[in-house]
Amino acid sequence: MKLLFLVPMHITFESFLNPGDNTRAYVKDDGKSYNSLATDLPLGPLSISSYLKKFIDIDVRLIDFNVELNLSKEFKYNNFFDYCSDFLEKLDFKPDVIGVSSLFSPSFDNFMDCGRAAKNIWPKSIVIGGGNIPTNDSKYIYEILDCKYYDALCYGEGEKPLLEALTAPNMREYFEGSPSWFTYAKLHENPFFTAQHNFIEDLDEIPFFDYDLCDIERHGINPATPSFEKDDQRGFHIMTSRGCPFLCTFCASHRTHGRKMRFHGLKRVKEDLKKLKEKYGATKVIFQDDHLMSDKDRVYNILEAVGELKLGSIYQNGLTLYALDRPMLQAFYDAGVRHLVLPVESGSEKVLKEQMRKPLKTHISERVAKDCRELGIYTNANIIIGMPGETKADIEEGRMNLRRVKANWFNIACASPLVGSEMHELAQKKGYIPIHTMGSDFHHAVIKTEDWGPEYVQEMEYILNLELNFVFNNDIECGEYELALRGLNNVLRVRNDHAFAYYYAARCYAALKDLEKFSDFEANFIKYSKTSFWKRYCEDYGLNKASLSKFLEDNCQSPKKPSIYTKPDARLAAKFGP
Ligand code: B12
Ligand code: SF4
Repeated sequence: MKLLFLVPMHITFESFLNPGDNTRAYVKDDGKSYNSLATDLPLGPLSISSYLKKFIDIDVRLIDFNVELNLSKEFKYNNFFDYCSDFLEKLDFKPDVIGVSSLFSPSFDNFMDCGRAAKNIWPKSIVIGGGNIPTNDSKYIYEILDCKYYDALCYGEGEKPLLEALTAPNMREYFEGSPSWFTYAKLHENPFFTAQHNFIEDLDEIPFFDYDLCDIERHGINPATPSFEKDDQRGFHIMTSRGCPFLCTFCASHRTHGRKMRFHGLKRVKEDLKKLKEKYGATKVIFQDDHLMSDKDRVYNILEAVGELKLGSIYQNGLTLYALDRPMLQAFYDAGVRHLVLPVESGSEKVLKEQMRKPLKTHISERVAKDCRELGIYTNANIIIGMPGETKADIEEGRMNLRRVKANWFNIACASPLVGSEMHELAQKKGYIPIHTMGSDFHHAVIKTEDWGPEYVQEMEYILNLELNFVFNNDIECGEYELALRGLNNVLRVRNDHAFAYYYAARCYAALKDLEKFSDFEANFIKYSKTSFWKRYCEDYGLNKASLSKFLEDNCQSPKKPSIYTKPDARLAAKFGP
């Protein structure tokens, strides 16, 4: 039996070819600019593969198109389907089953292209899909799109359903009879069909993940990796639990993994960490649990193991803030952790409670950010704006309150109606998004409510970004200029015309008395502040040569806050109303 996993490009073809201003772009040998793709190890297929191999003799391969596309020297195709078909035709592997794995809404069309290409090339093979997208979009795929090339789509986790399918006397008959698979016939003939999860309760039943399916070196070359992580690290992703009991309205995880927590035992987690270090040469592990903090004692134990093995560790998903008390943060620090993502989400308690259903108070976010700063843990705060039901006044309140959260950097995102989330259902029901919107590119606002439209949210996202990361940069306010430069130079690596980054970096260099660098950055600021994009923002916030020179004169003092906030507000009010 031969099984081929395909991971489609995570983002839309359009944004791959035309990276926006706020994306990490790079230039290929063909001279064109492309959007970089996240190449985190696809744990779903790695888990399924190891589970299958425990029971059956099977040859499994994996192609992650995100890796292939990042590494290709040029790109000559007009669409993803042609690229995918060409790639698969050249493959020296004839699969009996092709399983396409898709987690992200923007990958929807690419998911469809992969399935169609696979069916065209291997018409006698079984083509199936799994992951978040097929879990949530099966009705749309079979009923609205009338898709015939996917033989079946898996609902939720795939280990058990796929094993059952591959060991069934007749796979197609099995799909029709199983509650964990959607099929064309089922959805067209049985209007009462409701899918059911088929979870593994004790996660230790899944053996050590089949990391050998991936070439770690190739996966590791990821233009999206933040520059503050060392490039020479060998990172492995790991997920020690599944499920999350919370009800955040913007989240879709529960549709695939359920709300009940399931765990790998501590002994197993420790064995995995040891094996990753000793056999695979891991220097860092990247935890991807949805709710790692659910059991604090367990976390203390895991951190101890990470520390003993001297593994670097990253916690890509925001960790539940209320569980991050000072002793816990100290334990993270002692385990070598120097960076955390804080899921602050909003500066408005009304939005946190009513729109997001997130059990969080702003003072907790403030306390955690402050503790991290004191301990020397760099923090990125995740913020979402533009939730259905969030008003302009809420956004404004959040904008002010967030200035009290002393994180090192803020990642501001426009609320994206993820397929499978409560927010998606609400936005559809209220007519805030077109009825057939199966999600959106995560960088673009799409929701239009009675109060505001996507344009307003997009603009406010940018204003919040400029204010929290530049104008009110916490590191600068705290006199931590080297830390501030880390964030600012990181921005300049992605966007080398960023007038605000040059301006505030110049101030840092002035404070650090590095006059040569000050002059370089000042010159770049002057150059880019004249461009049409930056001119208006620089005017709004009083960023000009004179204010920079004044700062140099006053030298080395903590930067003063600009006193011109009324300007962007006036412009916004003129454009979008109060
Ligand atoms: C790790 C992770 C990432 C990683 C990348 C993961 C990867 N390998 O590609 C990174 C950090 C890059 C990432 C980024 C983002 N992520 Co993310 N991420 C996750 C997370 C936490 C875990 C995924 C995972 O590894 N799960 C563990 C494995 C074991 O489960 P699995 O992959 O789901 O696979 C199982 C099933 O899906 C199924 N299955 C999967 N494939 C297949 C194939 C077949 C054939 C079958 C039968 C079954 C099957 O069986 C598998 C085993 O049980 C999920 C949440 C979650 N819990 O799933 C969010 C999630 C996927 N991310 C999400 C989002 C929104 C984002 C971001 C937009 C966040 C942001 N603001 O930046 C970005 C966008 C990235 C992009 N498009 O470029 C959303 C996506 C929802 C949607 N509808 O689009 C999720 C669901 C979280 C949420 N809040 O709802 N993410
Ligand atoms: S966003 Fe995080 S905490 Fe909220 S429900 Fe989803 S996984 Fe749980």
